[in-house]
Amino acid sequence: MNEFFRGRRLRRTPALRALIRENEVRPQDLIMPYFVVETDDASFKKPIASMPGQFQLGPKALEETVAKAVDQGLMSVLLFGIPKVKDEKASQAYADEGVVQEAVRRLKDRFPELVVVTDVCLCEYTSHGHCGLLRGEEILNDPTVELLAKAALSHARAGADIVAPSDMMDGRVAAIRDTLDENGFTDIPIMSYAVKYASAFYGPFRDAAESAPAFGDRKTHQMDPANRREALREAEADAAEGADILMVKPGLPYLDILRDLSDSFDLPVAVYNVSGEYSMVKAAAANGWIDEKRIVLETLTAFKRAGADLILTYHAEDALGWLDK
Ligand code: PB1
Repeated sequence: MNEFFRGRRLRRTPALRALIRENEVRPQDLIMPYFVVETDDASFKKPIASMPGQFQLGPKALEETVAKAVDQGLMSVLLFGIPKVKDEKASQAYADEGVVQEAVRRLKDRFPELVVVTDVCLCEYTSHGHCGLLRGEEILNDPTVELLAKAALSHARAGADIVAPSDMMDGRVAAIRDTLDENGFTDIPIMSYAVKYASAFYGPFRDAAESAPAFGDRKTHQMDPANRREALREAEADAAEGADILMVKPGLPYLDILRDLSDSFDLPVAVYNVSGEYSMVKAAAANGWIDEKRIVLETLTAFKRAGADLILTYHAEDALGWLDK
């Protein structure tokens, strides 16, 4: 007489649980973001107050930090740049000798196998902290897209393996694809921040990258957190324009969107576990309120369960030490 489901039968031992485990985080799923600073002090290393455990790094310090992480099994990094000089046209975003371009050269030289992804946006390079060119207080779309394409091209020339536009201007994936192709970079993939919400969870990042907007917000280009179907329209547009990987951002508060994208597209889907998500975990862990390792591994597993193929996370270095390898 089999009256009820005995789910506990397969949970009885660690080996049985492992046997039926459906999702697993692998070292190669993780991409670690780094903030590289243009400075004469190559070994510059400054803790980011709102992101415990993360640093603004000079070029040499970046190389050393990455060397340690690569030893731990890190396979991919994402680079954000903090230039010495910011201006209204974000000139350093597309300068061939810019901070990110130089960092890419340095990392690819030392670690040819490492996947180096570059963030393509203007907000870290504009004097006003907005993601594009301004007319008054309006962020102009099409002239910004031209500069984004130039930035992506300069990253590809420096040796980037993947370019990742995070600006949320319309039409930028197509423009970047055309520019890369016209210049012989047909093999460089675009990881598009296709579905990026106007989120309070980016707060600590703006400290880290010194990129908070001087006035206003990003709500005319980033998405309204209330919208779900619009996410599919954004992702469809980017896929049609030639995106190779689609990203959802932030992560944990948007797992439903991640699942939608993973069900609806046959492209790889990435999720960005953003700064605010990271800092909340660090703060609670520092107070002894949560078990950091278990929280992080559970969170990363939740991304895989919701359909993520790749995970961008500031926990990557730590997680590599915690994963079963
Ligand atoms: O970790 C984070 O919070 C990431 C923030 C993100 C990076 N792609 C953007 C945040 C923002 O909108 O200010 C910056 C985009 N260039």
